[in-house]
Amino acid sequence: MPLEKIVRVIRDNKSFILTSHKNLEGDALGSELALMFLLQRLKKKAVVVDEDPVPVNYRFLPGTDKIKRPLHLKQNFDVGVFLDCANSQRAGKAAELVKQSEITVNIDHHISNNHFGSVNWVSSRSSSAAEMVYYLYKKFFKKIDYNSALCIYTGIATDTGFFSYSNASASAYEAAADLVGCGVSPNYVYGEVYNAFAFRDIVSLTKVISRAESYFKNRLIVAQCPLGLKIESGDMTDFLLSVLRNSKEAEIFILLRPLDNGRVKINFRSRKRVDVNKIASALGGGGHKNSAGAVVNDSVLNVRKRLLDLFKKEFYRG
Ligand SMILES: [Mn+2]
Repeated sequence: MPLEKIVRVIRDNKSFILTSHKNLEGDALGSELALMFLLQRLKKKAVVVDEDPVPVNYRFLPGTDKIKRPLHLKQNFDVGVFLDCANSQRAGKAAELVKQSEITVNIDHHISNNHFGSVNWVSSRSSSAAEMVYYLYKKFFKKIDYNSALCIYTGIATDTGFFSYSNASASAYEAAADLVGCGVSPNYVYGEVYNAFAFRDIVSLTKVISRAESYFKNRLIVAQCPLGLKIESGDMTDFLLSVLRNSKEAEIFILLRPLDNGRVKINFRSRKRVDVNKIASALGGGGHKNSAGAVVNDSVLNVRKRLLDLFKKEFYRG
């Protein structure tokens, strides 16, 4: 059992360096910070290192002020842990540092995970990496401390769209119930994460929505951000896709974001049978069946064409 193996790795070692993927969000931060608190409670040395800064709407999470940047760390650690990363490159510059440890632990729930660690715990049936950390925590302590509970809850809640996506399982709800019992307020977490946008950002984002286009009899919706659009008060991907998801007839939602260096970031969401991980993987990305992403080296116009071709071939033939 990989979980048992990780319990042993924790018991047998003293120092740990933890990381997650670039573009930090709730599950990345929630899982790495909760694991940091667990290790510290076990009197281990634990440091979190991430390439990217913490988004403003997640700074309420305890421990975010302790997160280090890759450049500022030189020591060696017994164990390196990757959380919520389908492959080690997802951690960017932090990956090299974390891989220097003799033991590399990979804790993830992405179906596209390539088992890059020396110990791999990959559970695509788990709602989130944070839910996995919850089970790990329970192997050591019955009662979860408030700070860890807040981090784990935030990870589960944001990755399940506040318990509304297809990964909102009974076990996710059970973990959440336990965490609320530890003092976490769902109302507080929701407010911090989602009611965070500056008014001017909402106005910019609604312009993106107003220019969205639909294809295949409204079954596929594509929205495209203008180059250089900067939204700092909240997660624009979440915002835009959560609005478009309200469309009744659509089953695929795509957000295109041109990046400064001539590349395009693509985020996919889908409903039911449509497996967007398949499409994202064909473009060098990955994720889950109903939620995936990729970064492509191409013009937005070409990317749009390639996507429509792929979806036509895969889902809308004839
Ligand atoms: Mn996740």
